[in-house]
Formats: sequence, structure tokens, C-alpha cells
Amino acid sequence: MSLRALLLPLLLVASALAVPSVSAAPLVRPVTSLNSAWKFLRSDATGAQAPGFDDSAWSSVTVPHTWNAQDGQDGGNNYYRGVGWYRRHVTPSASLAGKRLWLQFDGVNTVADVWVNGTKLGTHQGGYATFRFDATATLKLGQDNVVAVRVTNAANPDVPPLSADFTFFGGIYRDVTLVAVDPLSVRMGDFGGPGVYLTERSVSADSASVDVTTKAWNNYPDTRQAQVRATVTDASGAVVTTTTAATRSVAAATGFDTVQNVLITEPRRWQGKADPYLYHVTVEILDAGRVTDSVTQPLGLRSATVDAASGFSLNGQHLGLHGVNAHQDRLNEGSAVSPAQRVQDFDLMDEMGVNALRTAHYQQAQVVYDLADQRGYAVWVEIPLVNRVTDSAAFRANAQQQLSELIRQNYNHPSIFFWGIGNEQANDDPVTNALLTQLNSQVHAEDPTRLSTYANNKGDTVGLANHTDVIGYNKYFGWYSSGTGPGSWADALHAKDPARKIGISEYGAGGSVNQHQEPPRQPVTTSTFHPEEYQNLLHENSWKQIAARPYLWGTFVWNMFDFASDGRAEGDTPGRNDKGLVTYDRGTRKDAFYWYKANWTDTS
Ligand code: GCB
Repeated sequence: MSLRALLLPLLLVASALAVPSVSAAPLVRPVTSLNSAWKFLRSDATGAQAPGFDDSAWSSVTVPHTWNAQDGQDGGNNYYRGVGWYRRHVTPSASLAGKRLWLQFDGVNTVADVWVNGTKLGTHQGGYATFRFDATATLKLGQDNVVAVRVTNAANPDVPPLSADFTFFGGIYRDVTLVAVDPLSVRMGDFGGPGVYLTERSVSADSASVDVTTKAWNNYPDTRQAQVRATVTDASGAVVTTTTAATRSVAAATGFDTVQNVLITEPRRWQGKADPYLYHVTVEILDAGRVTDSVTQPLGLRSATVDAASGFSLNGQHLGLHGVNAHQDRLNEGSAVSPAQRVQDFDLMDEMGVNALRTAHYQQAQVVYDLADQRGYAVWVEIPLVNRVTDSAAFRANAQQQLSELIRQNYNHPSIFFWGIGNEQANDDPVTNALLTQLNSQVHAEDPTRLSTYANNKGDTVGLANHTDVIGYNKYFGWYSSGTGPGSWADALHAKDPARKIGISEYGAGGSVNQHQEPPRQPVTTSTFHPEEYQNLLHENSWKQIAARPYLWGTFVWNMFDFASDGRAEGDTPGRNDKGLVTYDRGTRKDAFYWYKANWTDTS
């Protein structure tokens, strides 16, 4: 067995855990965490990008960090929306000589300007995606450097979301890393994506055909003899198949793409919660035989369809989706939620019998999708195109950018089945519909295998409801409108338009664990009284009607967890949307949680 084959499982484990390896052999792609030792000021500061700027009076913070975790969750819609500055020193190791150095931010809300040693690297607009800047020319190895980041979460007419029913927490709220790559490497600038994209051409019990697309580049000043090697390993780390593309001569400063088809016979398929089996694909770049870069991605072999009469099928078998929506925030953390807290969220969803998740209304941390892969969830992800759009070229360009980032960064997660292009647009007008038409085509151009979707709160005749492959409706029968549930509405729509692939993207009611009423009856929705018993009754009625209608391809409770919406003053918690089945601190499961648990943990 070659040394590489022996080491591959270790490398896979290291990359799966996303921690810098401590092995003696140098990794081809060293990653250094820059989460510690930041100075922070919650206001604007003229000249703070200059290396010598005096930040001694600023507070000391580590990232992930949210600057309005407190004032964004107490009501009054008066939380801080403005500028904050972050600065830190960094001394990259001299051992990185010859590498290209990328500063990577996994999430900054909403607009970030980044400088190194007073030189501006760039601006990123959009609060939910990973982005990277090339800092090779500005970072000095073995010496002190200053990274400065100006962040603003102020309202911006050109960056969605413009308005929404959730708090726009500000700050550098996910990890920051320094990634060092060889000049001959997988491309780093591809909308923050991994540069390796796995497209499942066909998957059956007999075989799976997967295209491995690698976007690479040669940043050396001379021509290189490049090879791309793709290796599929199973869950034990054993090599299933490996293929090396023909050597190609790549000129200096040139990108090159390689597509390699791999066949896996008698695959163990990714079967949702029944068996979320994962292979991995490792792509290595070689320069005249020397491995210069290595990227490992998860591979779950599965196929899915949605039928207007019979709903969602996974690998040819009908699968009833027990879905919930979830935001990313949590009491006292704002959006800066740790991986351990994400695991707790999945433990709660597992306990309740959830098997489908809509990550409303934006891209969430990679760990969320990793956990969904590993635990077998079917996921709907979306861009934050909520409520309304601006009629500007800049707004449209930013929505398109956020969609490319969403799709490329998450392309290889087998748990993802649906790309969402928007939520509850208020205006069924030419400007909004033209943008949705464009975004829908963009989904199919970016990804030939998955379905597009949209969450609609208007009728089926509006243009808004007619762009995507499948559709979800936000329906609040018994809450924002009268009725006991969606049954008769769904039957009427299904009878009128049998080809429409109907889902329910949201349904639910407010529920306070401190407010009670027997027998439960429909309360006034905007009141301060949200009895827990009524929330339970609404879910019981709604789910019974949903369960009797298998043509509904998927339905999603609004919401798994209470979340911050600083503009709300309802129930007994100002600043909170209390439609969760679990409280904002994750401390209390509400009555409706137990009702679903009793009904969903039998998955027959
Ligand atoms: C919706 C929105 C969601 C809100 C929810 C509510 O339809 O899509 O963002 O939080 O209603 O609770 O009103």
C-alpha cells in the first residue's frame, strides 16, 4: 500500500473536522484560524485601516461575534444598525513562503471592507456566504501584519434582504481563517466554493455515475505539467476507485477545468435518515508528480423526484417529509452560534422525528449542512430575497451573486434537494417577476440536477407562483387567516391544477410557555396572548390534514425554534417570534413538540 493510501483516511478525518492538522508532514493546504485576538469598536472610526491606528481603547473580542446579540432581541426594533470595526495582528509562518495566501471569512453581516497593512483587498456584500480575498501580495511572512475589517449592517437598498421578520444581527459572526495554497491549486476565487463539484449523472442500485469537475489554476510564472487525480473512498476510508486525467501543459497565470467521470458499481446509497451513507471524493493536483493541492468533499449517492400526485421520492421510494424551518440565531449569541449548539439543534430535531429542513431565509453555516448530510435530512436552502426587491441593476447583481455563492458553496451536500430563490414577495410586478425568472434560470445553469423552489404567500395565479420547478405556500390557517388547517385549500388547488407540485413552506402559530388556555380556541394573532395549548391544537389539526394528502411534496413547520425579530411585540416576549416548538434558549420543548414527537417518530 502506498504512503498516500495509508495517509488518506487520516487526511480525510482532518479535513472533515476542519481543524489544522498537527501531523509532522506538512499539509499541502495549511489553514490557520484567525478567530482570536481581535479588537472591536461598534462605531465608525476614520483611518482605522491604517496599521498604526491606536485601537488600545477598543474592546477585545474573539470571533464568531455578534455586536447586537442583546439589543437585537429585546424588542422595540431599535437595535444597532451601522458600522463596526475589527482589527487584529497576524504573523504568518515563514514556512508559507511560495504559497498563495487567502483570507477567508465564513460569514459577515452585511457588507465587509477588508484591508491588510492599509491596502484594501476588497469589499463583499451579502451577510450569509463565505468569501475570500487574495492577500499574497500584502501579507509579510514572519512579520507583524494588521488585518482591518469595516463591517456595516446598515440598511442597504442594493443588498437583499431589504426587510424581513427577523433581526439583522451584525458582525463577523462565523470563522475567519488564513488558507495557504500552492500556486498550482484548485481555484480559490470561485464564489467561495470548494472548486471541486460533484454532479450525479445517474444513481441506481446497480451503479452511480458522477462527474467530478475541478476548477484549477496555475499561478506560477511559468508553464507547469499538471495532473488532476480524483479518488473515491468509502466511509471506512478504503479506496473505491481512482482516476487520473491526462497530463496537461498549463501556461503561467491560466485557469483550467477538468471533468472526470467516475463509476461506482453497486453503490451503498444515501437513503435519508434510514441510511445516510457518505463516500468522499478527494481531488489532488499534481505538478510533475508532486501533490500540490488536495480537496476532499462528501459524496452521498442518491436520486430524488417530485411528482404532482405522489410527492417526494428518494431513490425511487416515496418519502413523507416531516419538515421544519429554522433560523440560525439563539438567545444571547445572536448569529454567532457554535458547532456544539448546532449539534444540540439537530439532536432536538432528531428527537421530534424531523427529516426535512428549510434553512430560512438564507445560507447558514457549513456545519448545518454537514450535519444534515450525516443525519439524513432533506434540505431546502435559499437566498434572502424576502418581501421586496429594489429596481436597480446593483440589487439584481447582488441577488445573483448570493445565489451563485449559495449553490457553489453547497453543491456537494447530498442533503440538499431544493434551491430556493425567494420568499413572500409582496409585489407581483414585472420587476420582481423578471428577477425571479432570471434566478430560476440561474439555478438550472448552475446545477442540472436539483429543483428550484419559491415560498409564496399569494394565490396560484400570480406570476410569482409560476417560476420554479416546485412551489411552497406559506399558509397560516387558524392564525393569520381563519380555518383549522390547509386541507380544503390544498384540495381545491390540487383539483384545479393537478400538475402543480404543491408544498407548504410554512404553517404555524405563536406559542408562549407561560400563557395557557383550556379549552384552546383561536386567539387574536397580534395580541400579547399566545396560549401554548392553541399552538398545539393548530399543529394537531394541520398535520392530520397534511398527512391525509400525499400529493403535498413537503411541508415545513414555522418554526422549529423561537427566533429574534426585534420589531415584534407579541406573546409575552417582546422582540421575539414565538412560533417555535422549542424556546429561543433551547431550554423548553413546547406542547406541540411532544405532539409531533408522538406522531413523527413512527416513520412508517
Ligand atoms: C412568513 C414569513 C416568515 C415570518 C412568518 C411569521 O410568512 O415568511 O419570515 O416569520 O411568516 O411568523 O409571520
